[in-house]
Amino acid sequence: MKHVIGAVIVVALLTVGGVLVLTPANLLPEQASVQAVVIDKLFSYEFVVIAFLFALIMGLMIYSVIFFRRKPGDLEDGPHIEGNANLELVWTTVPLVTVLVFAIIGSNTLANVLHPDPKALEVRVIGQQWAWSFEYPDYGVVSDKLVLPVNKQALLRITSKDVLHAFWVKEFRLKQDAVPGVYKDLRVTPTEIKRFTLMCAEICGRNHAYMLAEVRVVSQADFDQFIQDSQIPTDPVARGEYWYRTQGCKACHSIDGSKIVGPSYKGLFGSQVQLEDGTTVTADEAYIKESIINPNAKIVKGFAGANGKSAMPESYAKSLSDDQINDIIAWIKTLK
Ligand code: HEC
Ligand SMILES: [Cu+2]
Repeated sequence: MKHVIGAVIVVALLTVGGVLVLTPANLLPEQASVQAVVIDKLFSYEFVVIAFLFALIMGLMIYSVIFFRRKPGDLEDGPHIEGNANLELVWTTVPLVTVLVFAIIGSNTLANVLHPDPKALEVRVIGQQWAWSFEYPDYGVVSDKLVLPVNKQALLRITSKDVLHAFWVKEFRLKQDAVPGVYKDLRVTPTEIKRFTLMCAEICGRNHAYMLAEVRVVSQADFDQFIQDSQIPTDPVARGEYWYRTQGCKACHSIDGSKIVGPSYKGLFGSQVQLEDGTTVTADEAYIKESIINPNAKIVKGFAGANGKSAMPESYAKSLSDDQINDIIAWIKTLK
């Protein structure tokens, strides 16, 4: 009996110690959404259980090492113990009840996080190798930044054009895979006027680590201004630049002569382009258009991947209209 009381005291002290260490350690990043509050509450309960489990295992082990170690000269076996029905009852019931309680708290949290607001702002989030774009269907606007009004629920409808990506903003505490061919919904109500970074959280190829996008949480007035500033330009050249920013081209093509995944557009129009097969072609309208809708028809020298193909997605033939391609060409012509 003396040992039972002793062990209980050790475990209790270690549990309290664990909670006192874990709680102020600020293990979670800044909390910046309504959803983060309930998720963090769930985390705080889990930290207590984690501290208790650590204390139970380490406490009992350390206690036994100290009080039950072999005395010098003692070579006898320990007493034979047949079993203890009460103990087994306890260590079956306590974890069962704990897991059930967490199942209830967990599903309440989930219901809370999924709670829809009918007035939510819809944003389509599109991942592609290796850039994000954001469409605001209610306003006819596309952006390469995710701009959200503060304290208003956003319904993010997340998808991908090619492989699996994942939407993750750690301050929002939410993560959702972007799956080609389906829209996955995520609801977030940002609470801090601030800038955050969206990271791709699913390894998706060569430039996965650079697949970032700026997230800006702004006042309603600044959001309205953003919508106004992001209207599709009327000038074809400006429109071409707009598609370059919002259709993912920017992730692979620079305009300052530097090489990213693909060649730079600087001085491209009218130049002689060396191709992988040894021939040369003049970069006229037809060549640029073909490069966009059929990247593998002519591969620029030095840009074939290990499989002999172009790293440029073949999907633009489907996702861009002829008008959009003409805008892009008009703009590329101006990049001397
Ligand atoms: C995932 C990376 C990637 C993305 C995104 C991408 N490209 Fe490319 N692009 C490449 C690579 C690599 C090449 C060079 C190989 C080739 O010729 O296909 C290339 C070649 C080109 C060329 C020929 C360039 C030259 O110097 O001859 C044009 C024009 C072009 N891309 C336009 C676009 C446009 C417009 C977009 C967006 C609508 C786009 N690309 C998106 C990777 C990309
Ligand atoms: Cu990705």
